[in-house]
Parts: sequence; structure tokens; C-alpha cells
Amino acid sequence: MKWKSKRFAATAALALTASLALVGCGSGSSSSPSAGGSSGGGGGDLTVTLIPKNLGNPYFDTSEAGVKKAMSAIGGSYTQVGPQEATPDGQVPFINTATQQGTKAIIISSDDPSAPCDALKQAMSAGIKVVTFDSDTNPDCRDVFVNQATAEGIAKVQVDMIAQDIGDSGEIAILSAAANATNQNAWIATMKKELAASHPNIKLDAVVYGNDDDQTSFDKTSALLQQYPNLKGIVSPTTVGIAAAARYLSKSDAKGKVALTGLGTPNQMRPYVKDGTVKQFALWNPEDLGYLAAYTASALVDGTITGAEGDSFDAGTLGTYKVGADNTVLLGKPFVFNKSNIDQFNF
Ligand code: RAM
Repeated sequence: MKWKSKRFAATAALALTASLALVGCGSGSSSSPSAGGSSGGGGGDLTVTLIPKNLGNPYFDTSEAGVKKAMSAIGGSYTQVGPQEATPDGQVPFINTATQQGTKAIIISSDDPSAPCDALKQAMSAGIKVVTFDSDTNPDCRDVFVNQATAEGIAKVQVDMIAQDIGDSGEIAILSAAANATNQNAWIATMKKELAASHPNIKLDAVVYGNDDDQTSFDKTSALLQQYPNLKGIVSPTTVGIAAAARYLSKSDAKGKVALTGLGTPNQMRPYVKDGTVKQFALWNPEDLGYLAAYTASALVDGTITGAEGDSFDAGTLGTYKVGADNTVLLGKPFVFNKSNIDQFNF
């Protein structure tokens, strides 16, 4: 698979270095726009405000490490701020504060396709460049979306994994993130199509939402098992959801009987792959995603690109990228982790 490339291995190693550096400098978090979030970079004119879906998610900690690395290389600084909970309009006050403060660019993984739009449009009319990454808004609310992989690719890898895990037959459920999340909803819609087209013997019983909250996701896993006694598998397309579901399954009678797969980080999933709760799961490198988003923001701010299809720009160690259709920059392909390769990764 392409993702076994040197680039992935090298950046996985760098992710470790970067996250250690981050811990070392005392990365903080904030729940109110006035409180100080974590920050870093190399100084210089470029100022970026990074807004994840919510704080405290290791996935976004890793993407922050990528932003930090890029800003150090480019010569700029960033501040990360965001809500504690991934609610549709929880990011709005943070966007408004960043606009008032005159940040040069906002990099955001959106909790909702439209709730932050008015605030983002105000930012853009004040001359601020807006880059969505990971989870998009409606296209008119941002300059560029930095997409981790195509929705088709992300959906197919998850359907393929669950089909393998349960012998292509039986009942499954999806444990998602927040009900309004643009990214998960796009993947789930495509997964449903893929299931209908290629897996007639798999029945999707339910889609439930853990809100990218550990306890809610844990409780929803328990409820799914009670409600659907014939459940053979769970797909969780969120790093928070899959880790919470794995923790639940690993201590329950369903361990080894109900398959679990989806999107997770290797560090969170390692114990559950080793104890046999999970055979395989997928993801891209969140550090690369943050790094690419920061280079995209920089290219917009310095005028190298306007975000139009065909624009190309340099993204440091990742190489040259081109803006594609719908003002989207594509990072790469999802990668499958299993017992045989998980120890090569540290993020
Ligand atoms: C969670 C978030 C994020 C998503 C990953 C897979 O961390 O929902 O948006 O991309 O899972």
C-alpha cells in the first residue's frame, strides 16, 4: 500500500518528536475565548489561529504538532483555542475573538457545516484567510479545505475491514462522533452506499452518536450491545469513539465475538489490537494533516495561491501540492493498522 511509504514512516517518527516537544512546552487548553490556549511556532509575521472540533482529543493534539512544526519552519506563530465539547456553534466565539485580534489565518476542523459560517464569513471579509481541515464547512465559508483522504476512500476502507472481520455477513452498527459532523456524515453516507452495493448480507442496524466524548461513546457502545443482541460488528469512524468502544468491549463478554473497526490512532488502539479486541483499523497521519493545513494557510496569506483549482504551492517536507476541485487540497490515502505494523507508529 502506498501509505507504507518512507514519508509516512518518517513523519510518524517526527510526530513523536513533535508531540514530545509539545508536552515539554506545556501545551494548554482553553474553554473560553479569553483564556490562553496552547501556542507555538517560530515567530515572524504570520499569525494563525487553530480551532479543533474540541480540545483534549489526542487526534487534534497530533494535528497541532504538525501545525507547530510547519509554523516553526515557515517563520510564524499559532495559537490553538477551542471548545471543550464538539457542539455545532461552540466554535463561534473563538472565531469572533480571532477576527477581533486580527489573526492572519484561521485553521478549523468544523463541528457543523453551517453553524460557524457567519463568523467565518466575517473573518474572510476582514481579510483573514480561512482553511478548513479534517471536517469541512459549506464551501462558501472557507478559502480551502485540506482533506485527509477522499470520502470514498475512507468509507471503503472501513466497509472492507468490517466485512473481513465478520465474514461479510451479519448485523452491524455505526458509532459516530457528533450528529452534525461534516466529515463523519459524509463518510457514513458513502459507507451506506458501499454496503448496499457490495455487501447485501450485512445489515446496518443503527447509527448512534458519542459526540467525540469518551464517556458518551462508552455508554452508547453498551446500549448498542443490549439493544442488538445479534450484533456482529461495530464501525466507529472517530478516534474517540473507537477507543471508548474498544475499552468497553475489551472488558465485556462480547470481546472477540463482536468485531470493532473504524478510524483510530495507533497509540490509543495498541492495547486493544494486542489483546485481540480489534483486528484492524485505519487512519491517515493527523500530524501531516495539520502540517499541510498550516502550509496551505501560509500560501494563502502570502498570496502564492488564491485557493483556485490548479494553484500549486510548496508544503515543506511533504512536497508540492495542488488545489483540486471545490478548492480542496488532498493529503493522501487512509492506512490500515494491525498487529503486524502497529508498533512502527507513535502518535
Ligand atoms: C475524531 C474526530 C476527527 C476525525 C477523527 C477520525 O478524532 O471526529 O474529526 O477525523 O476522529
